[in-house]
Amino acid sequence: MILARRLFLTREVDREALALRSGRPAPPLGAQVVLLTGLGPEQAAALGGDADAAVVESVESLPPALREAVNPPPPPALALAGRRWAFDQRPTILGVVNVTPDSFSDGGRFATTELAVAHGLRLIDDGADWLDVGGESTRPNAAPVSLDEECARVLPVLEALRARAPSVPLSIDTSKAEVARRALQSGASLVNDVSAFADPAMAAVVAEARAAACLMHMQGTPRTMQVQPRYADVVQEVGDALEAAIARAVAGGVDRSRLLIDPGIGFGKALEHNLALLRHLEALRGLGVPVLLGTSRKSFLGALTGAREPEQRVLASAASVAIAAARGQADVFRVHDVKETRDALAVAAAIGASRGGATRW
Ligand code: PMM
Repeated sequence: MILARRLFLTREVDREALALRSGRPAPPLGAQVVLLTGLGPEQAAALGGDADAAVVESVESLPPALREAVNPPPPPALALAGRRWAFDQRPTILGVVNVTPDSFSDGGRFATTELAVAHGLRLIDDGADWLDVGGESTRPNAAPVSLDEECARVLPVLEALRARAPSVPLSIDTSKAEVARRALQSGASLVNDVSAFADPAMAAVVAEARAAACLMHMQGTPRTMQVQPRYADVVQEVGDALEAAIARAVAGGVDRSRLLIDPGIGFGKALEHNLALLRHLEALRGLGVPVLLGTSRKSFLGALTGAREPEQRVLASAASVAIAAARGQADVFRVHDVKETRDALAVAAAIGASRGGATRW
């Protein structure tokens, strides 16, 4: 997968990193360049690069296919819940409803059906466009949840929300195909699968229900993912893995127009990996499906701010949303704090670039 990263070389460390990745001396400080990776050796050599990467300063001189990698078209609308959901006006807010005793960010607060439904309705009042209902925590070392237990947690919540907020698309956050199947019958129209269809039955379940799905990148499993995550080039590897995940889902019968992708912030990633992905999220635009981003209350924000408790990371979360939105890098934001996110998005929309591609090069 050819990925394009836009770089404005304002720091010496950025120049050093660029030289290391491209195998060539970096352009001077202050230069604006594009790093192309995932090239074939011949393509890389033709652009004066090394191995699979090259740095270009002028996009106009590139062959058309590479020019499109640098300036991909805006993401298409998503086929969701019987309609086309467009992202060209403003990003979508996906409010999180965790029906779990042990989610890292809000574990236990909404563990009964009544509390979870009331919380979901409050998030809609606050401005959530969709809701994501989950019954199994993905935190490292979380206790596994049986199929029956997960269903007992999420199905009544989905049914009640479907009845009380019929126009709000509901997502089920699960990696179990059978939970997804029952959730889709209980009112969900999107499957948010952090394992990107690791369950071999998942594609058929999604395809049969004509549901949408979010494919997220994770290195390892929730149990092991934070034990020394390693990447040579995290942006390229996440892009390649998501491209393969899209191909698998499509081969399994899911229409491409029903797919979203997600870099999986915090899922098998150290701080430097999360930051590299956030810095270069626009590279995932080349995959041609809408991008979902989940930074809300995550540990990397705690590492940056010193906020130990997830509840103390609300402002940091909003800042991360505002930056990605202003750069036009993501289409759906999965968040716990909807009101704050809405405010951050209003500021980003007023100051940032227009939706769909930030600055054109
Ligand atoms: N993060 C969590 C759970 N589900 N799904 C997607 N698509 N992306 C994410 O980043 C993501 C997710 C973990 O957060 P939580 O425990 O607060 O729900």
